[in-house]
Amino acid sequence: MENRTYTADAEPGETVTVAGWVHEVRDLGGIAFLILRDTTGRIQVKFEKDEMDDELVETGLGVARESVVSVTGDVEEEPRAPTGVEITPETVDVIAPADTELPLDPSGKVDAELSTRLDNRTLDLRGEESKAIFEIRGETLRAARDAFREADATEINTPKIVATGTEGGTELFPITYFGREAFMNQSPQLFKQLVAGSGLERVFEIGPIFRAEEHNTPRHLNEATSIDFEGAFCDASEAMDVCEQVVASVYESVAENCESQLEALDLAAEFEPPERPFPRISYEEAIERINATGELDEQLVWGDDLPTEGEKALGADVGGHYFITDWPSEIKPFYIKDHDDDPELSTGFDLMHPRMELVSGGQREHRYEQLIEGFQQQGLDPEAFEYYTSMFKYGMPPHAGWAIGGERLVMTMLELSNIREAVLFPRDRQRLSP
Ligand code: AMO
Repeated sequence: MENRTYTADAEPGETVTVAGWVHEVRDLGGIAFLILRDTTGRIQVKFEKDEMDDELVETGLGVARESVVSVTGDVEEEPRAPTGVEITPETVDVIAPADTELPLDPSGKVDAELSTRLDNRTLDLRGEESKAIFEIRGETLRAARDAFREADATEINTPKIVATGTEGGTELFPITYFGREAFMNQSPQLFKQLVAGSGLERVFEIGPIFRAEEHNTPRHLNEATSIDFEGAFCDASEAMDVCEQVVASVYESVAENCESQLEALDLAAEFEPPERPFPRISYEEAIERINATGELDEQLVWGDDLPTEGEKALGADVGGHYFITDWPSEIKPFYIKDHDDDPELSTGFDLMHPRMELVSGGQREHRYEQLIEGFQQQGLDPEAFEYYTSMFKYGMPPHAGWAIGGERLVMTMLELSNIREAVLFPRDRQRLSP
């Protein structure tokens, strides 16, 4: 729109045209106000009924909330106005009128159910809090990209339609691909390894992953955003260093660049980047510490996966982000390398936030024979993965990597109670549109 001024940039003494949504109309009798909202904030438009053209007053005050209007007029200082300035209008144009009945109130004065908000996301995102979440999500991805570049990693994109799964067969979404069975990819795992083994060496990808899991919980999605890293000549410890750096950079960038958004979410006072270094606790120590909390009905034994209550108990005990390292080989996928001196123990690690798991990773099995054995042990047919395994015959360096769940990162950072708050249009068991 030509000659449009953002409400935040309207200075006293100027004649401006502002455009946005009608946030509120307040009629006090002889005087009335229209509060106009755009992406930068709000501005007060003043109507003095006796001194103004009737038609102008009628248009300005008759317009329904959330209609899109443009207002041209003089900006003046007004200490009583919410932003210290107000506009005296010369013209008001209704660009797109809104229905008088709205499915939800973007001003947030009337609470709406999450499902109503998700069904009407456009309206919901006009509210300060929802908008702030997605501005911070954008900053999170930008900061992660910068941190990866600092770590000499190249951004890649890998296919989302694939012939085989990697993270367990039951969680795949099947599709039909020109008459053949195919799947939506659960993880860029095998592709990122294939590229790390090329001359690119260090790569990252930010993209969708698809999991047909049955879970319908506040922290599971059926389509999530995975932030993946893979580095050649890296071991698990170096991969954890990169992971810690990426997570810490995200927090630092959000603290630095998203002050007003944190304020909108009521987090400005307490928001702090996590304490570093993140402790690295072995799986063995983790189960001992969980057992010692007495929070679980049954004591954990070596080989058990950590139940949610166990993760929470340990999270409360540690109090910040921490890694769990050296998991039992049998509960980690085939591509994770075992320790050379103890095949029962893997190089797999998880990064935990006190509330939940954020990251899985590890050093990868790069030796051809051992890789094929791993497939067989996990009940997978190595021949179906020939496109992957064959590359391990042509000089595959040792390598390691990890994946952060993007929504879980935003959810834990912003203390959101439901992961769906951090996704524009979530996919879960019930939700396929919008
Ligand atoms: P994993 O399956 O643990 O590991 O996934 C990595 C991270 O992605 C997030 N995540 C999810 N978030 C929301 N809903 C889901 N259904 C969901 N599933 C996973 C979690 C999790 O920690 N290939 C390995 C990573 C690697 O080794 O590089 C993998 O996919 O935050």
